[in-house]
Amino acid sequence: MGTRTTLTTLTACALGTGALAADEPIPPRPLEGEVVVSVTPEDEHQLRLIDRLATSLWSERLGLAPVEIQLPADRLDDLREAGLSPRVLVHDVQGLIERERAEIEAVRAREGFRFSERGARANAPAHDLAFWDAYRDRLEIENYLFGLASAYPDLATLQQIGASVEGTPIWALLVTAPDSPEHPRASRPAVQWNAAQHAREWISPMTALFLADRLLAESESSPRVAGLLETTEFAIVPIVNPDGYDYTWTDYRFWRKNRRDNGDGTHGVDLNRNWSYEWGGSGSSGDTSSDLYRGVSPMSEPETAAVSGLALSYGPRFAGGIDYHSHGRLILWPWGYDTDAYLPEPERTIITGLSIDMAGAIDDCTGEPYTPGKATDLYPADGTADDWYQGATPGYGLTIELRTNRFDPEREHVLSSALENWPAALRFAEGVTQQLRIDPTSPLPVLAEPFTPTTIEARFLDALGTLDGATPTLHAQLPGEAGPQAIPMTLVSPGTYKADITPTDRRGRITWSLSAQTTGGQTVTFPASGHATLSVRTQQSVTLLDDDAESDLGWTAEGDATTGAWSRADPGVDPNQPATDTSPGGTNAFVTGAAPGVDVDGGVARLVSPAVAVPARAGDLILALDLWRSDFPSTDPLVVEVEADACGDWVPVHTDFGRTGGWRRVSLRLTDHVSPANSLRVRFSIEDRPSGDIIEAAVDEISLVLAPSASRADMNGDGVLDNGDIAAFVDAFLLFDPSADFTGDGVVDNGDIGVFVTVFLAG
Ligand code: 0X9
Ligand code: ZN
Repeated sequence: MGTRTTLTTLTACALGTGALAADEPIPPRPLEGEVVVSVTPEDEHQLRLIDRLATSLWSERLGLAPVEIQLPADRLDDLREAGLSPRVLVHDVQGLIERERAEIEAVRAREGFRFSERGARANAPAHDLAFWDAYRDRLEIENYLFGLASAYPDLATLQQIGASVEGTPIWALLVTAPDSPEHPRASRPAVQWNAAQHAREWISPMTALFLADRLLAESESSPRVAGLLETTEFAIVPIVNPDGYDYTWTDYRFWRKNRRDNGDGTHGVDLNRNWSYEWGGSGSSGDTSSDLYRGVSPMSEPETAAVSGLALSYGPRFAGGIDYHSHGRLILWPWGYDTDAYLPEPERTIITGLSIDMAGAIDDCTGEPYTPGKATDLYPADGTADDWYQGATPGYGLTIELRTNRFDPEREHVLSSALENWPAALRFAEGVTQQLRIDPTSPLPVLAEPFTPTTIEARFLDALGTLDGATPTLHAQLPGEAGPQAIPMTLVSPGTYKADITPTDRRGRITWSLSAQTTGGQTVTFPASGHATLSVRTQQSVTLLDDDAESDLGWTAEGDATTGAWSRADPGVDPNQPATDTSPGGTNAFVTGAAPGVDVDGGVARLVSPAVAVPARAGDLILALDLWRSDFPSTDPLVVEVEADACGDWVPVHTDFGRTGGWRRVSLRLTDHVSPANSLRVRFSIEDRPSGDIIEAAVDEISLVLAPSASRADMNGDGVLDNGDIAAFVDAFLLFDPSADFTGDGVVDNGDIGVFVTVFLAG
């Protein structure tokens, strides 16, 4: 980030290359005398002053909050005179840049310049993590690309996709498995990963190059990657803006745009305002000197033309693109041109869900907190790559803002950024290319009432429109039945299907799965492996807790949030709460920040249940509740946790991002996560991470049921093992009923008697 329309750019930095010694050019020192400070504007007047004085913004945004700005040291007094108290973070920006550069040179010298030798190209080593020890210039990155292409002639092709304003080649590495009859190359979906549209965002080409390196490094060792390469073509463009990138190494470290001569003494078009989707709005500038200058016309720049041309060359196969930038740790989905423009469904759900998954993958990798959000949450910007991918191709588009909070993170971040983005990039590729993915619309039901339909509803995410609409099927294995029933699912709304399972018995558990086929005959199942389970509420089920929040059953509020603690209250009072509770005839729910205008701030708010005694019986423990939370979409989930051991070991059993809005019923099989011995406690935690969003949550109608697992020998389904079951077994046996097939060999014969007796005696 670090740029706004009104901020002046340092176009004066072209000076300085005039007085050259024969062998040693004097590098320009465009940032001499500049400092970086933190200030907190408190009114519009101060904000405008900061905007005027700043030569560059180091924070993500400018607003009435602490901001980091770069400015000439001799303007500090102007800030002080306006009542601001600047705190100096960098005393000498030029010195900092020079130190960082010296460090890079030291790394190069130490490694014997092996990545930077001219002509190293084809001999450059592949999969050498030392490459990510430092930032690399264009020569080094291109050498590495050539090295990869020559090490993997069967999988990788280096293609020049165009040339920059100054005629510099723009390279794409195309990576996919060789052609095969099952997955003809010509029909594989394509995914594109771009970086360095913005010249100064040096961590982005390093990250994108790493993705290319990993695709090849893991092409054999990882079944996941091998499978993706067989079904997908990857196009990686590590340096979209080679001229600008060179310029940041030779002249001015913080150059953003390309190097177009605008003909009026200024240089550069902001490539990420030059794309042809929604080009020319208020989130870009017509002023040639602006860092956000959009160019004379959409795709006027050969760089954007080359990269968009590559995506369009895939035609209907194009599945999605990620445009890598820095900084801010953000995963941004369209639309980015207008705060009030939203993607239609189901794209919106698909891309928001995918972005949240990707943030989770990064978090799992390094713990680095990336925030998923709509691109306008950062600021509206038009003519950008993310919106173009989304709007001008059949695929999806994302912008990822990488680490950290500056354009020149310490070089230790280079490898971390690369590592953490690899699993997220894979997730993206899977999400946008898998022909068909089955995604239940709500948390899976886990408790079924006997003789009552339980509905299973799922979205059949079908990025390429290949679902055979006649094929969505629910497969349910009911207790006592020989094989699964195949129940055709019915259409609810485009892409969403449902079907019911009705337990016909008071016994046991039901296992189920979903399947569908593409028009090409590919079968997709959910869950991807195995099946899901429904516990049937038998006559023997025990209700351990039934709380409609109308009376005090001993819940306590905990946590370190400064405001917004949980309480039992009528939720309609605060406009940021649900309008009513959910209990028939009731008034109260458990809510955060019950008072009007109060929400969870500055930490976590927890609601902890009293200890609930758990009978010593084997079975499924099921927690069901109505749940509500604000702030869609957000990375501040409401987490349901269980403590099974009275030792304070809380195990998360559900993380809710509020994706569907409104109250919804959630049921959770706790025994999938914990094995409570005597008692358990449940708690609901919601945290306001530093973002300062409005965070509110509510829960109501909380029940905890123990559904004892019925023995297979409970032949008559009355919940007890007694003579009646022996009689029922004999009846079934004599009728060759499949329920008597205790050996599971498909026939009812003498062998089943012994197994029945064993199961009966085991209880
Ligand atoms: O302004 C940009 O182009 C991106 N940020 S950066 O600091 N790397 O320059 C953000 C683009 C996000 N996309 C949209 N708002 N459309
Ligand atoms: Zn950028």
